[in-house]
Amino acid sequence: MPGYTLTYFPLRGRAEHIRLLLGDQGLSWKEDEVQMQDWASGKRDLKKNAVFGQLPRFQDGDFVLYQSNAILRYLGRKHGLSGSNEQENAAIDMMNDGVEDLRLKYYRFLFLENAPNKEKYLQELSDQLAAFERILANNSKGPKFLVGDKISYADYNLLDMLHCNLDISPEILSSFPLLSAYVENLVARPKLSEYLKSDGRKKRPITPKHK
Ligand code: GSN
Repeated sequence: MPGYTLTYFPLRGRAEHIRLLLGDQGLSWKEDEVQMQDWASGKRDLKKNAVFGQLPRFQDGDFVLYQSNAILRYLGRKHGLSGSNEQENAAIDMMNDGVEDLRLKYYRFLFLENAPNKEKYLQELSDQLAAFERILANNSKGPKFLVGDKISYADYNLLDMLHCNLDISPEILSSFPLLSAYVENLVARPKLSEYLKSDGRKKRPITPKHK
Protein backbone atom coordinates (compact mmCIF):
# COMPACT_ATOMS: atom_id res chain seq x y z
CA MET A 1 0.00 0.00 0.00
CA PRO A 2 1.42 3.41 -0.90
CA GLY A 3 2.30 5.55 2.05
CA TYR A 4 4.90 7.80 3.57
CA THR A 5 8.33 6.52 4.57
CA LEU A 6 10.90 8.67 6.35
CA THR A 7 14.45 7.37 6.13
CA TYR A 8 16.79 8.92 8.67
CA PHE A 9 19.18 8.28 11.52
CA PRO A 10 17.70 7.52 14.98
CA LEU A 11 17.64 11.23 15.79
CA ARG A 12 15.30 14.20 15.82
CA GLY A 13 17.89 16.21 13.86
CA ARG A 14 16.77 17.41 10.46
CA ALA A 15 13.72 15.15 10.34
CA GLU A 16 11.85 16.30 13.41
CA HIS A 17 9.95 19.21 11.81
CA ILE A 18 8.65 16.66 9.27
CA ARG A 19 7.54 14.32 12.06
CA LEU A 20 5.84 17.19 13.93
CA LEU A 21 3.84 18.04 10.80
CA LEU A 22 2.90 14.42 10.12
CA GLY A 23 2.01 13.77 13.76
CA ASP A 24 -0.08 16.92 14.15
CA GLN A 25 -1.93 16.28 10.91
CA GLY A 26 -2.78 12.74 11.96
CA LEU A 27 -0.86 11.30 9.00
CA SER A 28 0.77 7.93 9.36
CA TRP A 29 4.28 7.20 8.20
CA LYS A 30 6.85 4.48 8.39
CA GLU A 31 10.16 5.16 10.12
CA ASP A 32 13.04 3.60 8.21
CA GLU A 33 15.81 3.99 10.78
CA VAL A 34 19.41 3.95 9.54
CA GLN A 35 22.13 3.19 12.04
CA MET A 36 25.23 5.35 11.66
CA GLN A 37 27.52 2.32 11.25
CA ASP A 38 25.34 0.95 8.42
CA TRP A 39 25.37 4.34 6.71
CA ALA A 40 29.14 4.57 7.05
CA SER A 41 29.72 1.05 5.75
CA GLY A 42 27.58 1.69 2.67
CA LYS A 43 24.90 -0.85 3.58
CA ARG A 44 21.86 -0.63 1.26
CA ASP A 45 23.81 1.91 -0.87
CA LEU A 46 21.83 4.63 0.88
CA LYS A 47 24.52 7.30 0.67
CA LYS A 48 25.40 6.39 -2.89
CA ASN A 49 21.78 6.67 -3.98
CA ALA A 50 20.99 9.86 -2.06
CA VAL A 51 20.76 12.85 -4.43
CA PHE A 52 23.15 14.92 -2.26
CA GLY A 53 24.67 12.01 -0.33
CA GLN A 54 22.70 12.82 2.82
CA LEU A 55 19.54 12.05 4.76
CA PRO A 56 16.64 12.57 5.42
CA ARG A 57 14.98 10.83 2.49
CA PHE A 58 11.21 10.88 2.14
CA GLN A 59 9.11 8.57 0.04
CA ASP A 60 5.50 9.14 -0.94
CA GLY A 61 4.47 6.07 -2.91
CA ASP A 62 6.92 6.01 -5.85
CA PHE A 63 8.01 9.61 -5.36
CA VAL A 64 11.32 10.14 -3.55
CA LEU A 65 12.49 13.46 -2.15
CA TYR A 66 15.59 14.67 -0.31
CA GLN A 67 16.44 17.92 1.49
CA SER A 68 14.56 18.32 4.76
CA ASN A 69 13.02 21.70 3.98
CA ALA A 70 11.92 20.60 0.50
CA ILE A 71 10.20 17.63 2.15
CA LEU A 72 8.57 19.94 4.69
CA ARG A 73 7.33 22.32 1.99
CA TYR A 74 6.08 19.41 -0.14
CA LEU A 75 3.98 18.13 2.75
CA GLY A 76 2.90 21.67 3.55
CA ARG A 77 1.58 22.20 0.03
CA LYS A 78 0.03 18.75 -0.17
CA HIS A 79 -1.84 19.06 3.12
CA GLY A 80 -2.95 22.69 2.95
CA LEU A 81 -0.33 24.07 5.34
CA SER A 82 1.30 26.59 3.04
CA GLY A 83 -1.08 29.56 3.10
CA SER A 84 -4.23 30.41 1.22
CA ASN A 85 -2.75 32.69 -1.45
CA GLU A 86 0.57 33.44 -3.17
CA GLN A 87 1.49 36.13 -0.65
CA GLU A 88 0.85 33.94 2.39
CA ASN A 89 2.73 31.18 0.62
CA ALA A 90 5.75 33.47 0.13
CA ALA A 91 5.53 34.80 3.70
CA ILE A 92 5.54 31.24 5.07
CA ASP A 93 8.53 30.42 2.87
CA MET A 94 10.33 33.47 4.28
CA MET A 95 9.55 32.35 7.84
CA ASN A 96 10.89 28.91 7.10
CA ASP A 97 14.13 30.41 5.79
CA GLY A 98 14.35 32.47 8.98
CA VAL A 99 14.02 29.27 11.01
CA GLU A 100 16.68 27.60 8.84
CA ASP A 101 19.05 30.44 9.84
CA LEU A 102 18.33 29.59 13.50
CA ARG A 103 19.01 25.93 12.79
CA LEU A 104 22.35 26.58 11.05
CA LYS A 105 23.52 28.71 14.00
CA TYR A 106 22.38 26.01 16.42
CA TYR A 107 24.30 23.25 14.63
CA ARG A 108 27.34 25.53 14.28
CA PHE A 109 27.26 26.15 18.04
CA LEU A 110 26.98 22.43 18.80
CA PHE A 111 29.43 21.03 16.29
CA LEU A 112 32.01 23.56 15.10
CA GLU A 113 35.32 23.73 16.91
CA ASN A 114 35.54 27.51 16.69
CA ALA A 115 31.90 27.97 17.68
CA PRO A 116 30.92 30.97 19.85
CA ASN A 117 30.79 30.27 23.56
CA LYS A 118 27.42 29.58 25.14
CA GLU A 119 26.95 33.11 26.45
CA LYS A 120 27.60 34.65 23.02
CA TYR A 121 25.42 32.04 21.32
CA LEU A 122 22.52 32.74 23.69
CA GLN A 123 22.88 36.51 23.18
CA GLU A 124 22.69 36.12 19.41
CA LEU A 125 19.82 33.68 19.78
CA SER A 126 17.95 36.21 21.88
CA ASP A 127 18.26 38.79 19.07
CA GLN A 128 16.89 36.27 16.59
CA LEU A 129 14.05 35.28 18.92
CA ALA A 130 13.16 38.96 19.31
CA ALA A 131 12.52 38.99 15.55
CA PHE A 132 10.10 36.06 15.87
CA GLU A 133 8.40 37.75 18.84
CA ARG A 134 7.84 40.84 16.64
CA ILE A 135 6.54 38.65 13.80
CA LEU A 136 3.91 37.17 16.13
CA ALA A 137 3.03 40.64 17.50
CA ASN A 138 2.62 42.02 13.97
CA ASN A 139 0.48 39.18 12.63
CA SER A 140 -2.81 40.95 11.91
CA LYS A 141 -4.65 37.65 12.45
CA GLY A 142 -3.22 37.20 15.95
CA PRO A 143 -0.10 35.74 17.57
CA LYS A 144 -1.01 32.05 17.43
CA PHE A 145 0.87 31.31 14.20
CA LEU A 146 3.69 32.88 12.18
CA VAL A 147 1.45 33.72 9.23
CA GLY A 148 -2.33 34.16 9.15
CA ASP A 149 -4.65 32.28 11.47
CA LYS A 150 -3.80 28.75 10.43
CA ILE A 151 -0.84 26.54 11.23
CA SER A 152 1.76 26.25 8.47
CA TYR A 153 4.78 24.09 7.82
CA ALA A 154 7.03 26.90 9.11
CA ASP A 155 5.35 26.68 12.54
CA TYR A 156 6.46 23.06 12.90
CA ASN A 157 9.99 24.08 12.01
CA LEU A 158 10.03 26.95 14.51
CA LEU A 159 8.56 24.74 17.24
CA ASP A 160 11.32 22.21 16.67
CA MET A 161 14.03 24.88 16.85
CA LEU A 162 12.53 26.33 20.03
CA HIS A 163 12.51 22.86 21.59
CA CYS A 164 16.18 22.37 20.60
CA ASN A 165 17.18 25.70 22.14
CA LEU A 166 15.04 25.21 25.27
CA ASP A 167 17.08 22.08 25.78
CA ILE A 168 20.25 24.22 25.88
CA SER A 169 18.72 26.85 28.12
CA PRO A 170 15.19 26.47 29.58
CA GLU A 171 15.08 30.25 30.20
CA ILE A 172 15.42 31.42 26.60
CA LEU A 173 11.74 32.35 26.24
CA SER A 174 11.33 34.11 29.60
CA SER A 175 11.42 37.60 28.07
CA PHE A 176 9.26 36.60 25.08
CA PRO A 177 5.63 36.27 26.22
CA LEU A 178 4.20 35.71 22.74
CA LEU A 179 6.71 33.00 21.85
CA SER A 180 6.09 31.35 25.24
CA ALA A 181 2.32 31.28 24.61
CA TYR A 182 2.97 30.15 21.01
CA VAL A 183 4.84 27.05 22.22
CA GLU A 184 2.20 26.33 24.87
CA ASN A 185 -0.60 26.54 22.30
CA LEU A 186 1.18 24.32 19.81
CA VAL A 187 2.14 21.57 22.22
CA ALA A 188 -1.44 21.50 23.54
CA ARG A 189 -2.80 20.54 20.11
CA PRO A 190 -4.21 17.05 20.74
CA LYS A 191 -2.48 15.10 17.96
CA LEU A 192 0.78 16.96 18.36
CA SER A 193 0.71 16.37 22.09
CA GLU A 194 0.10 12.67 21.43
CA TYR A 195 3.12 12.56 19.10
CA LEU A 196 5.30 14.45 21.59
CA LYS A 197 4.45 11.86 24.26
CA SER A 198 5.10 8.90 21.95
CA ASP A 199 7.91 6.43 22.59
CA GLY A 200 9.31 7.11 19.11
CA ARG A 201 9.77 10.79 19.87
CA LYS A 202 11.10 10.20 23.37
CA LYS A 203 13.70 7.65 22.36
CA ARG A 204 15.25 9.84 19.65
CA PRO A 205 17.97 12.21 20.84
CA ILE A 206 18.07 15.72 19.33
CA THR A 207 21.52 15.14 17.77
CA PRO A 208 24.25 12.50 18.18
CA LYS A 209 25.68 14.76 20.92
CA HIS A 210 22.53 14.26 23.01
CA LYS A 211 23.09 10.62 24.00
O1 GSN B 1 18.31 19.70 5.05
C1 GSN B 1 18.86 18.72 4.50
O2 GSN B 1 18.29 17.64 4.34
C2 GSN B 1 20.27 18.92 4.00
N1 GSN B 1 20.47 20.29 3.63
C3 GSN B 1 21.27 18.55 5.05
C4 GSN B 1 21.17 17.11 5.39
C5 GSN B 1 22.24 16.66 6.36
O3 GSN B 1 23.05 17.43 6.83
N2 GSN B 1 22.20 15.36 6.68
C6 GSN B 1 23.15 14.77 7.60
C7 GSN B 1 22.43 14.33 8.85
S1 GSN B 1 21.56 15.63 9.61
N3 GSN B 1 22.77 16.59 10.15
O4 GSN B 1 22.88 17.63 10.45
C8 GSN B 1 23.75 13.54 6.94
O5 GSN B 1 23.14 12.88 6.12
N4 GSN B 1 24.97 13.21 7.34
C9 GSN B 1 25.67 12.02 6.87
C10 GSN B 1 26.63 12.31 5.75
O6 GSN B 1 27.27 11.34 5.29
O7 GSN B 1 26.75 13.49 5.33
